[in-house]
Amino acid sequence: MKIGLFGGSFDPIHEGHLALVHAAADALGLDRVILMPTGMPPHKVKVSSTADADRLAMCRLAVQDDPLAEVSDYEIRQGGASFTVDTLTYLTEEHPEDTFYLLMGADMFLTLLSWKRFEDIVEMAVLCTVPRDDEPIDKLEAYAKTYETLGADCRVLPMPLRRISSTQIRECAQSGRSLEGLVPKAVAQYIVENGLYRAAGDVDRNEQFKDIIRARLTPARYEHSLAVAAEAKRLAIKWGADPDKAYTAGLLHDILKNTKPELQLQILQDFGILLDTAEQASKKLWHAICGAAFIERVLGVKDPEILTAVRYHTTARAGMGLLERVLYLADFTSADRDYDDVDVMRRLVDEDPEEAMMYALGYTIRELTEKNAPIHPDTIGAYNELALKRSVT
Ligand code: DGI
Ligand code: FE
Ligand code: FE
Repeated sequence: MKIGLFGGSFDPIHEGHLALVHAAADALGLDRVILMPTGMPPHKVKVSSTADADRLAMCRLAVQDDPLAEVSDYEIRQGGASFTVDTLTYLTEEHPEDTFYLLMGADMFLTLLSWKRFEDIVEMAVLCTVPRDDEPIDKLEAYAKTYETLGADCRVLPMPLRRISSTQIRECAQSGRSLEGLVPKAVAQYIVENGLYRAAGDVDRNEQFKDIIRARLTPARYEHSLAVAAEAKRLAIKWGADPDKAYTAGLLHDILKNTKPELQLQILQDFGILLDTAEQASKKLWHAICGAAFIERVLGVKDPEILTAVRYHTTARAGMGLLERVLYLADFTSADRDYDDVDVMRRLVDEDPEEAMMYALGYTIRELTEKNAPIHPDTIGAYNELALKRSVT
């Protein structure tokens, strides 16, 4: 049998790789092609941190309906960077009867002399490459001649391929552009669903937010914020809201909770925000109103869903959006919460989100009436909206 071996980081695998596989298979009459995602050398992990499992999964999806190609996890299982010469040694021992064709892109082909034990590689495999459509073929042919004087058997296939790079795909994914035509559909879906190659800025921003809230909050309140962020993200995934936004909203929702009331009033005044009578009456509501304004104007959070979720996380209101409900309930069910009914609340959140809203609002209202505290009209509005819906049906 003629077996092609095509190694690469495949971060991600794309149509250019697959075109090369098929061009080579057609031209050389290959019976099988083994795709071999490479393990990542430790020093590269920071630059290209896509998990081995993700790169492997994308390769498998890319060729799931392709009888010619298969994916090997051999190098990834070895851990760290592998050398082609070692992989070929393993494969030729496993398949002593077969002929191996080492497939590679044009860039790689030009670097072959620096590969470990080049002289042994050429003993074990035919070296094959395909030119790119925007580069002349003669350079590759000149290199092939040199390699042949060193004992190699080379094939430079005459059909140039369109240039696609994994970098270009990562950039598209990062800016939310379509990956259509660049990667197989199943791979595009995998990238989106798993949030691969998302703007590093988003992640760093949450890291920055953590530092900011840690400096403003007591240790317990900081832990609470992390727990609410985690719970909000979980609920967002479950209910189809944006998990990143939910996480950010969770981190920031109590950002001014440990700020003195006088200072909160000062901040509101500085921002030109006036409190209505009901709000003036309850200091406990201020941190939500002020907090939303603070994260918008001081931290530069512009997303209106995050801002309203924070704004209404304490009182709730009628007509809440999905992210608002996610944060409101996450604040009740986060891992750090410990009140009498917390188990009931947690069960309801997972079984019946609307019932959970009703329960949370009822609980809050009960607590407040027990203390003879005023109830903000927004809270009553949220409660009535749900109660009226029930009394009609
Ligand atoms: O900030 P957290 O403690 O995590 O939670 P939160 O923002 O829901 O604040 C809860 C406090 O706010 C709790 O002491 C009850 C109070 N609260 C919630 N809704 C109302 C309210 N207080 C008044 N006066 N009126 C309300 O409608
Ligand atoms: Fe709060
Ligand atoms: Fe909270």
